[in-house]
Amino acid sequence: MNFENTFSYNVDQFTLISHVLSLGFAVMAAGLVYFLVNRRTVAPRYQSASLLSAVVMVSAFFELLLLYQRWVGAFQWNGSAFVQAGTLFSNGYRYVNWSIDVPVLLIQLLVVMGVTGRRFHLSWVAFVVGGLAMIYTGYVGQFHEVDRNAPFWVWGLISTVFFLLLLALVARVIFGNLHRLPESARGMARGVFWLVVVSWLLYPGAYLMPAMWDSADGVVARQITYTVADVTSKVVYGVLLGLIARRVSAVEGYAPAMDDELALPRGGVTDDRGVARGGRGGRGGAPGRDG
Ligand code: RET
Repeated sequence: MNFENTFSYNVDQFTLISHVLSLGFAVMAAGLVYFLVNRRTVAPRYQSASLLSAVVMVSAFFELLLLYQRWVGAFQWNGSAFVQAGTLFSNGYRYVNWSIDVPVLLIQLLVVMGVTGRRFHLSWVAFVVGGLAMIYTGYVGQFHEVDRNAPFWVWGLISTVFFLLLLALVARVIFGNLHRLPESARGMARGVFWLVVVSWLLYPGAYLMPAMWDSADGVVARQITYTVADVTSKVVYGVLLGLIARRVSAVEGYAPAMDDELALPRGGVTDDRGVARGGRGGRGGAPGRDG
């Protein structure tokens, strides 16, 4: 049972949550289009990363759509407030969605950081096992969030241990492979690490919300927290990894990526492609733009 079901809501609180949940699945739909369309701008060996982003988008889209429908179905207007309508709202859907998304997001990192062979398989197993352990222990704990007795804290703590292990592993994958990235992509790779730290921390924040802010406003804050976390940890993260992959692809000589990279500093001027693609002379500035 989730603490969402223990309150009634005024119009603002109820509609704000509906809107935030709908923003969530709309962003996932937009992300799906973005990742599929941009897949070809990175070299073939990195294209599976875009595909994995698309997988995350599909699973998150359905989860958030379902959650939205649960929300609007779980309460009804009684003339002065939105009150329980019989069906329960449940954040448990989020946890089962994470069991798809967390492993997939982490495997994407391995692809883009160029981890291969035995290393790839070892990290893969650690990410999947550690990720599922973190999620399912937290899943058990959240059933106790209304009473907040010992199991809520104990399972939350065990989950946190796995969380810290995963963060350490992510740090090792990123910082241990930084030297293999072109100089121009290293800043973004560091950025990915900090994005993971900050966006993933929002989830335990949402877990703790009933203990910090036990009211209808706390529910609003929690659903906003979840949505910010979802958009940053899935979509912004995927976009950043895609940009890193494109930069690496350009340095590796993949023509579509080189075109994109060259077009960028000149504000998307692409009418002198021949010159730009040759590399020499392309840097001198696009002719006929400033005169
Ligand atoms: C739980 C339980 C309380 C303790 C901790 C948790 C961590 C959850 C995390 C979830 C990340 C989810 C992602 C989903 C993306 O699709 C399970 C809330 C530490 C880090 C990245």
